[in-house]
Amino acid sequence: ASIERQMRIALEEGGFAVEYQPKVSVSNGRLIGVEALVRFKPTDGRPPISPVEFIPIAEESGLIVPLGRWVLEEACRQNKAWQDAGYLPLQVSVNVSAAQFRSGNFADLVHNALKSTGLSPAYLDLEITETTVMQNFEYAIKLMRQLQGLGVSVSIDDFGTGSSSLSKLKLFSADTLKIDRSFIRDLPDDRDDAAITCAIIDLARNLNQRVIAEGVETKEQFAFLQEHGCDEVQGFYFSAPLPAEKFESMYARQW
Ligand code: G
Ligand code: G
Ligand code: NA
Ligand code: MN
Repeated sequence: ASIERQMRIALEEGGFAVEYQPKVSVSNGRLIGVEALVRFKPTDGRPPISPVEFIPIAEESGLIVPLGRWVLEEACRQNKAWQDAGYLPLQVSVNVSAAQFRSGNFADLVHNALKSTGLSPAYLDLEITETTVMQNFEYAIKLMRQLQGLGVSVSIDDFGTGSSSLSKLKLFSADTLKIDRSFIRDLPDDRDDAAITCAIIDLARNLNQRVIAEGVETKEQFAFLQEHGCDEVQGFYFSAPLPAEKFESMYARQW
């Protein structure tokens, strides 16, 4: 069957899963959050299909709306379950696709997910890409006010790859800038990437926003980010995205 058809079936039959990747505080090395990343295992026994492949198909077919809703609810439900089980409270970050963002009632969707799961809004963060924000700027501002009104936080994902104007960035007032991993990959040796990374860290600090680096894979990258004042880090150096049960076994040890 086509990927789209397989996805429709999976959505009805529980064939999607969410994995969680730790976000770590640079200053004290503590676990402070997780990014929720959707996974899809075809029921016909074929190998898992990457979201890089199926998210665009979901966007084109409109399936992203129910899928995105499911991921949001599942991530909120899981986070609340961890809190109820007595784990240290964490923020869960959920990726918002462009189609979801433009769907018109996104803030209602977030409100409903919080209400139905009982998760406090302070423990939900939404990752929206820089491109999505800047391409729909008027709407983005409106949505941002609604989301901040609900009490959730917003991160600008893949920061540095879009085309922010500084005035728009200031107006949008995200809580966090997430430095795109393409700038992190060749740290600390690549001088251009080092300069860009430092500039983004300074920019975030001057705008009173937090800054996180994604795609941190080595000790040297981490040391560079620590030395230059990045607030948070995420990447294979700490942990790959993990299924909930695997994540829990690390989490239970209080990182
Ligand atoms: O782990 P990784 O292979 O999960 O993810 C690949 C890409 O898919 C990333 O760009 C990531 O942002 C995107 N992605 C993963 N999960 C989700 C999701 O739940 N919603 C959206 N819109 N994108 C996601
Ligand atoms: O920013 P975005 O949501 O697009 O990023 C999530 C993607 O990054 C997921 O595919 C995730 O598996 C991947 N990822 C997470 N940590 C690392 C890392 O350290 N290196 C690389 N190359 N990819 C990573
Ligand atoms: Na993301
Ligand atoms: Mn990203």
